[in-house]
Amino acid sequence: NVESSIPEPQREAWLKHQVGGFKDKDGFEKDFVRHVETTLARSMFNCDEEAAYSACSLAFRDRLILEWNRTQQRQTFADSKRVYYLSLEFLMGRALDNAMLNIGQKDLAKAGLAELGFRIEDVIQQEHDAALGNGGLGRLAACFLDSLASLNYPAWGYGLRYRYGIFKQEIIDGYQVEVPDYWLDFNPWEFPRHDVTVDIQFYGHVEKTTDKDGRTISHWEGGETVKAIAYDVPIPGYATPSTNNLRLWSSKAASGEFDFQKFNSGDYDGSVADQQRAETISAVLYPNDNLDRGKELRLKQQYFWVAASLYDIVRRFKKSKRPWREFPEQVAIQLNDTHPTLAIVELQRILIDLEGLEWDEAWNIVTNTFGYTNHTVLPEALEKWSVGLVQHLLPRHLQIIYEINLFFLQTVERAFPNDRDLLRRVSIIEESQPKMVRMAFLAIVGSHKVNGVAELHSDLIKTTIFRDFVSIFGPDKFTNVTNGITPRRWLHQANPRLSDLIASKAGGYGFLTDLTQLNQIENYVNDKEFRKQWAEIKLANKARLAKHIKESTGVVVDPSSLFDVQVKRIHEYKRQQMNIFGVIHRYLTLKAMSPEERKKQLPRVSIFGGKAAPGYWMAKQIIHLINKVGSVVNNDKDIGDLLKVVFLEDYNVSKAEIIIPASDLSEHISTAGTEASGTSNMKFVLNGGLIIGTCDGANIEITREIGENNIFLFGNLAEDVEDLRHAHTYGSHTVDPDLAKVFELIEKDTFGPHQDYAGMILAVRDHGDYYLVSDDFRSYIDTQALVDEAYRDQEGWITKCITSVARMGFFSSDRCINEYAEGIWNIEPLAIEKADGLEKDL
Ligand code: IMP
Ligand code: B1N
Repeated sequence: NVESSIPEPQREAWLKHQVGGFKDKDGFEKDFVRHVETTLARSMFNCDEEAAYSACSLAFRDRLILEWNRTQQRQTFADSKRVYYLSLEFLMGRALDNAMLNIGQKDLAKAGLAELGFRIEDVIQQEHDAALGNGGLGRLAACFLDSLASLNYPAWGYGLRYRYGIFKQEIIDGYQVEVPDYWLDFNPWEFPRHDVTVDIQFYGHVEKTTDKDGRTISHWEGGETVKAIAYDVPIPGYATPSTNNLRLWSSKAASGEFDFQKFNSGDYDGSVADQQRAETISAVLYPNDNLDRGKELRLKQQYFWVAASLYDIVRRFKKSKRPWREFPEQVAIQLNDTHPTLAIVELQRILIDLEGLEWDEAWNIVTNTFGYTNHTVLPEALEKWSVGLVQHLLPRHLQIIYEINLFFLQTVERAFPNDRDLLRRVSIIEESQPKMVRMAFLAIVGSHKVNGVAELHSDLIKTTIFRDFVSIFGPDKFTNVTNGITPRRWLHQANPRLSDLIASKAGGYGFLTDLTQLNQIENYVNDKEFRKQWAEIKLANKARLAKHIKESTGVVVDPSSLFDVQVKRIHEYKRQQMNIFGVIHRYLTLKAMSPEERKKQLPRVSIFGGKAAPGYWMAKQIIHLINKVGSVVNNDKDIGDLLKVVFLEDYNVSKAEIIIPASDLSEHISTAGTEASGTSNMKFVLNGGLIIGTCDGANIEITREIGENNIFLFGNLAEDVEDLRHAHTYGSHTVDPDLAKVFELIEKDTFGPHQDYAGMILAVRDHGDYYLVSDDFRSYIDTQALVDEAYRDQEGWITKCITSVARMGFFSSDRCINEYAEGIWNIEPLAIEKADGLEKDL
């Protein structure tokens, strides 16, 4: 039903009536009023800001969807290779501001809205974040979509349309409370495609028959079926008409109805139970970051999404009538971590069971199609599924996994004869109790490239978790693509004044599409007027954040203080506990000073934000301690403005856009070797803030680009972590004396009953200090003192900031996407000139 092209003779009538989007302010206002009066059924007598947001979004959506259609048509005509980015998370944030800026019509909309009685800032604020992700991995996927569209790559994103995104965080009495995020009430950015549906099978059993050539054919029979419905979200490129698609799947009962028989016989609950069970699949995003819990519903989500996406990809390929062997020349599929690894098995199943290809031919197609990105080395985050669960839910897939493993182990055996331990180590099936399917190993075996997300991380996976696979496949299969961020959202949109200032010195806005052009501002590092404006912008951004802090927490902070920010998911490896221990140490130091001495100290505001996974007890303790330290310190008359501690509730993408441009110093202080890359580190520096950080993830490459003098590095190196941990366990482990004093203060119940934080202290003092908080504490505190010193020299500080921004060109997600395109996907951008005359072609 989707393949229903209008025949040639009738197309003329279509072309005659083709609509275009608005072209000027008048056109915008006309579309706006039309949407208020017809789509929303309101009028100028009841149009509030929320309605204005809706109407404005609908006017822009109309434009986008027209470009969307043209882009898809262009790609179909060009018959070019497409890339499909499979991600369980897309942390998109708000769409309206981004759409207006990418299309280049924000000024026009601003003027139009003003004439109709609205301030554009207030209208933008009405939008609810699309928060279908946890943290860095999901936001990376969103930045990639922006770059893919902006660079004119033929690309689709595929994900799940969760009814509930990441929970909203409320802080009550210093504790995190989770509130569901129901975000779909009114979402003008999605197009339901009730005609694009796929039936997805679960459970059942496998039957074998023999065809006339004596070939065994497997049939997956029985079980239950759930319907996947497509919802399309247009992704506008910046300064290009290219508008790509993010297709999100929503689950429904296959019949689409509840059971009327049961209903009629009085079984009201039973009648809707099947329907609800089906809808549960896409109901909620799992709120864990860097943690795998192995829940059946999660595996169901993964298969549901992967099967629907592959069906769609295969359908699109089949329209081209090409032979199967050309599939990898038309299709590249990137696996965002192991969450979509079943796609490898599903494609193999489609090819051998449904399309009748031989195993080897099919497997060759599969491995040439997939690429796998690893985002973590943390053992608790590496996905494994019990064989029993996979057998129950996906019986045919388990057979195929066993066969993939058998052939793989046979090739290993041939290359490394008599190494039984190697076979045990690399087997896709872990011979544990119960047996487990190791998804990362399956992803490696089924892909032609495996990449990490920063240099250190990509090196680490080759020497630790995937070491044996480097010997087996050779080093070329493993590569690095250092993460990046989109400068459109993270500079132009979040920090418009800084973007304008840069444009005034860099010869216009070219840096937004070629970030290396930022280097031109280094010529102005000593320009007095430029520096003055730079400082003014930072201060204004800090004043804006101070206002937000006041409104959301009641705490009054002075914008001239040093703003020290750590915002990210709360996790022991990210070491927010070390930060708050450091804050307590600062508090102790200030308290011990005479009033005269205190007057000489530099005022600081410590700002925290981030969500804890609901079941992560230690992370919740950390949030609680931060809040309690805040209530003590912020009300201590001796301290005044010298130290303020705030925890900002419900950190999300739109809050990040306010917080990041307002930071002087941000903290990226993970235990060396644990943070694969980090991406907020890049955002902070791009917005003229400096970093205190460990030699971890992308911090290392940031240092290389901006220079060692422009970053505050501290702590042990990744190569020493293992020895230190060994020493903790087998040698004597004494807590750093300053940290011991911090613990003493906590244990005097200064911040409420110390039992509330017992776990945090035990972890460091008695349980081996796995994250090396004590080992790094001294160096952390000393480096914070260097920060104070550097900040006192405001001129020197501004020089560091300008120089750093000028040298951040490397960290654009455009660079990153070009590297994937060339090194992994083998795809080219679609030249837009080809679009000319498209109407004639139709
Ligand atoms: P799909 O690739 O079949 O999922 O279609 C996606 C979009 O591509 C459609 O909504 C059309 O805009 C466009 N499209 C699909 N098929 C054709 C075609 O045969 N010619 C031109 N455009 C097409
Ligand atoms: O991916 C980001 C990196 O910048 C971060 O360093 C890294 O921690 C993050 C299971 C994850 N790795 N693994 C996850 C998320 C959800 C989940 O269910 C794992 N997130 C990262 C982008 O490369």
